[in-house]
Amino acid sequence: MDKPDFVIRPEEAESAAKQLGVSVLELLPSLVKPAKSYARPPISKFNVGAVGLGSSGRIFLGVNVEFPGLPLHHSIHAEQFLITNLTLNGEHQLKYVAVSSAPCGHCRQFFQEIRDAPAIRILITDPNESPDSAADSDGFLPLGSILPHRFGPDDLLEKDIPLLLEPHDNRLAISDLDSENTAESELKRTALAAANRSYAPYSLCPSGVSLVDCDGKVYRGWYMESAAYNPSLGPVQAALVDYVANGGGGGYERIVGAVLVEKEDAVVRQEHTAKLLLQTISPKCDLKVFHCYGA
Ligand SMILES: *[C@@H]1O[C@H](CO)[C@@H](O)[C@H](O)[C@H]1NC(C)=O
Ligand SMILES: *[C@H]1O[C@H](CO)[C@@H](O)[C@H](O)[C@H]1NC(C)=O
Ligand SMILES: [Zn+2]
Repeated sequence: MDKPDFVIRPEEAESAAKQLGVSVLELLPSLVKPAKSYARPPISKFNVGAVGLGSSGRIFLGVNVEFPGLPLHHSIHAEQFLITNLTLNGEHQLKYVAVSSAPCGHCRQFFQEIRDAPAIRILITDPNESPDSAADSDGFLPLGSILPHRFGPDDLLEKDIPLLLEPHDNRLAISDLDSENTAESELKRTALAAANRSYAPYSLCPSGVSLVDCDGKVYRGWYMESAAYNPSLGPVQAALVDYVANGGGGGYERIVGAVLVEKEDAVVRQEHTAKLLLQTISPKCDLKVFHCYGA
């Protein structure tokens, strides 16, 4: 498998569009098919590709990822992969998404954590999809038209709480964070920094994970919650998005070490699930857990 490019810079997007004689917006659906080929769905064998345009002009790709040996709710949907990629890259707004099949209810719900979610425009490229009267001339539909009467952050949070794509500082610290430069302390610092950016406004239990592969390359991801709880994405899944997107072309057994950072007194704890997930996909992976506290 060649190493896929999961982020396309604005200049690259513009020059590719120009070469094809189309607008950047028209380019999105043409990227859905190549994106699909990077999916990892060994259970369903149903590849999904999602392509998003952020307010910075960068284009992001997402694919679905499934894990044999684990219950289905551990899966990562293509839209969640895409949103994780946006957060890991500090993209503050998602404007347009082209996706190979109609977004499932779970993903329509997960999108609600983005500010002004009903205005995000969605294009379903599946040729069997019948045209929708809410679509504009480019074929994009407002998300609000496919998820009316939404339940979301507005129902549970104060208006000024930063939402999923907005910057977060959870003010986390670890008491014995040594200044040593061992591989483990680097993993610990990376997981703490990830937890510090975690989006957990409902449980107030942020967490972050770092992974290291057999070449010593480090990946990270953080826990992201949903107002509807179940669509929340765990920190190991988020770190696996980084792994799949950033060169983890090989299997998960190349992941040899992991660190999870979460609060000791957390009501929502990731430790047991993280252990189960990592042990299943990479039996030799050594997971260490450290507790942090909020400043
Ligand atoms: C937490 O985030 C803030 C804001 O980005 C940053 O200044 C701080 O250094 C971070 N702390 C840790 C432990 O990563
Ligand atoms: C999306 O962005 C990064 C850039 O850091 C890119 O290299 C990668 O392909 C994608 N994935 C993640 C999760 O960062
Ligand atoms: Zn979905």
